[in-house]
Amino acid sequence: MILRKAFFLFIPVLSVLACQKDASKASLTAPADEDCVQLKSLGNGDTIPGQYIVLYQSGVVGSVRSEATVKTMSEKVLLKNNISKKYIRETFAGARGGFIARLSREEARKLASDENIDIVEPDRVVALSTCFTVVAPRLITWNIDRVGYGDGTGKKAWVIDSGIDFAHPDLTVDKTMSKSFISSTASADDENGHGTHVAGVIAAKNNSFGVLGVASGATLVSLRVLDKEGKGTLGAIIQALAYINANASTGDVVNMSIGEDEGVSEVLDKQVQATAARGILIAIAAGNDHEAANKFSPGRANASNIFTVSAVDSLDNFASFSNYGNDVVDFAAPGVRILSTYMGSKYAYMSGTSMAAPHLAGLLLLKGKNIISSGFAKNDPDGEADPIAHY
Ligand SMILES: [Ca+2]
Ligand SMILES: [Ca+2]
Ligand SMILES: [Ca+2]
Repeated sequence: MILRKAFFLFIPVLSVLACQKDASKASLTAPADEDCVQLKSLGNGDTIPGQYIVLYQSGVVGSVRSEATVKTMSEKVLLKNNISKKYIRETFAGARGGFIARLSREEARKLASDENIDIVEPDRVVALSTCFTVVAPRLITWNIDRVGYGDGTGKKAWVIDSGIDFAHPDLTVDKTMSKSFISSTASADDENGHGTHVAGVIAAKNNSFGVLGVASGATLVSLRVLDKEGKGTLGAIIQALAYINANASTGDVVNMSIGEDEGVSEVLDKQVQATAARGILIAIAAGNDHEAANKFSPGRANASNIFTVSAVDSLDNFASFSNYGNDVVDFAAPGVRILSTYMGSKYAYMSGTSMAAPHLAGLLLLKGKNIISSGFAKNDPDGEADPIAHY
């Protein structure tokens, strides 16, 4: 459901782009990629009752990137609409700015017609589903060999995910800049495993153990939007993007291996585009629905600094689960049976476009937008073979 001037109904579901198995059942055999798409996470919620994300019209907040300014402004807007300011839960700055509030449906309608406000959209549960198998590591895996790799030392990647294992010896995490956007904990450490896996594909260290990332040794910032069960909210993702907007530098890279299962979020799309417009490069997973990628946010958001990524296997075959469509997909990258770092200083296999996007993120760190391709995805279902990203 998106509330605009014309208020219409729409109930999307968010998920992270891989699938989940119990760690206690870990074996040395990697899961078949098909496992990963059938296991849609349970509790992949719809809307959060009574909670809304409000995005201002362009130019209303101006170029100010202070949350305090946005908060003052938001309180005034609520007052004008006879809504108590105590219902504001969070504010976010950035290109547009906005807030997250507890509201009745009627109040949400009222705000949607306020001249300062562009969109009022229900906040939603984001749920993760990943397959993983904990295994012994090896240094250069097929996927890193396939796309190429280099020294990422001194570069920075912002990972919007379930957190990153702060203690993993194969990762360099900037704990000071890392931040949690989930209400249950202030720690941006990883209690799920998904974010640590993504982080390792981007930047696992070039040392004598574990795995090697595409841009080895790059600094990782954990922006935690998912809890240990892989659940979070759309609002948390939007806050994380606003935080990046306020703190990242031109040339930094953002990885978003998260997205929606059943629909779009205009607020999310616009926040991603606003971040990209600042010269920040963004890799986004295309999604695992085996459907047109343009049906899902944020993968559908196009802009020159946004790279939506489909998945291929070790034989360059288009992954059975991957979303497709060259109207939004920019590159393919490895996403089937990918070995990477895992929480608890471990290593694990995972499959999904969640694993494809961080290959792009690593390449963006190394080369900026000048990524080349090497070969094409075989059996691409949209009939237009995706170029496979390469260093
Ligand atoms: Ca290593
Ligand atoms: Ca695109
Ligand atoms: Ca294609």
